[in-house]
Amino acid sequence: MNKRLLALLSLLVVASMVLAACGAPAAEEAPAEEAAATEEMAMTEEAAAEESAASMGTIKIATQSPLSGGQSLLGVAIKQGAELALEQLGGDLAAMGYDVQLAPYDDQATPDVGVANAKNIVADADILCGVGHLNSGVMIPSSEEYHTAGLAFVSPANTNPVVTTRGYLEVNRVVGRDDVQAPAAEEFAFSTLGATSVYIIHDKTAYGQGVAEFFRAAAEEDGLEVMAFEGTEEQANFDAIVTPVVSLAPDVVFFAGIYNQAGVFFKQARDAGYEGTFLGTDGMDSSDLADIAGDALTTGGGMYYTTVAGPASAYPAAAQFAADYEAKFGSAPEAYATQGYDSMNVCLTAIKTAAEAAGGKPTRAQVAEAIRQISVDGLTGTISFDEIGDLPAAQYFIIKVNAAAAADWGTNEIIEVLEVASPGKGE
Ligand code: ABU
Repeated sequence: MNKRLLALLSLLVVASMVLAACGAPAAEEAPAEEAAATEEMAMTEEAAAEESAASMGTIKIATQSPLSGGQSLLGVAIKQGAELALEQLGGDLAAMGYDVQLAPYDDQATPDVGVANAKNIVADADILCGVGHLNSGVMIPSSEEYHTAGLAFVSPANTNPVVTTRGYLEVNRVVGRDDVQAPAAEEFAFSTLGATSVYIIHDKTAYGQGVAEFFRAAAEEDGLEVMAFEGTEEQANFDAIVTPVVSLAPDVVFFAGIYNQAGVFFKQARDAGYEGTFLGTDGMDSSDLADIAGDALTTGGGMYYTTVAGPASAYPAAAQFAADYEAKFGSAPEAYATQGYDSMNVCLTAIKTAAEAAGGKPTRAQVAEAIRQISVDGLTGTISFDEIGDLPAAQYFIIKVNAAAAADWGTNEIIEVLEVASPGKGE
């Protein structure tokens, strides 16, 4: 083979190698490039969709309730009810281009913590509405901050009249009041149970003391003997109260407070030999009460409580909610979860109405005004507010406790439901 032929053959081999190296993969890379381009386009579209979803800005709705500590079962229920509502009902605002977010705060059932959180909440300009609190003693001081900042809150649980009787535009509630609830409890003790004597205990909070005073006033009017009226912050050893309760043997012990404290007392009083009836108001409505007090609730004269928040099963419109709640959170809704959902519904509906009227992100004042104009079909009924933020009429339930264990809390029985007009500002 001469040199020229060798060079030509070498050239052909190199050329075929180059073709082999470039040609075949090039034929395979074409779809990969197309795929990359398609993927890039999809990512761009997704980013554009995300950008468009948030193009009108961020709107936050706060919750404040005890998420830790002895009352957290109810506080978490409020937050979870609100969270589920945001997930299920927040679509309209998202479609309008808003990025709607939940901003949960833990008030630890403590006024100082609630107020400190309230200062942070009002400082966040994206927060346009709030759901909370559990405790009236936390709501009353915290709502001074909301009022000053013009930020509307909707309470799913607070029953002390002062929550609304200050007449603040920003304060609303979807439940009834203690100046109806406590007299209803007294009427039940006096007329239905036939009690002639009562021993009244309260927890020294705005809620507990208020309830106890309304109950005592009604008892005195009926001639029901009030054997004692005392406040206590004791959480563990109730000997100082159990001893006189056992020796006086009142027909009824009325405990105005929250389940985590009352349950310990009920157990100690029953163990010490008290045979009468325990009675309380909505602060008793927690499956944890049965865990703490056990069969102290179902022995002797048993236990009853009134509540402004019926179980989800009491509201025909809440059946799907109860199923969805259990599927999402793994447990049945505790008291105030349904009302947490309704409170969030009020916030979302008012924000949407105000946004439509304003043609953009509304102000807090516009949201607060919209809440007072609202009429919304909630899980618990049609929700609207009077001039001080109360429901024009609210439901009050009287419940007999059949449960001696938390798992049985759903077996408690509604024995009476009252619908009573709001007492208003009372001036
Ligand atoms: N109403 C039940 C929770 C207690 C409160 O209002 O303080």
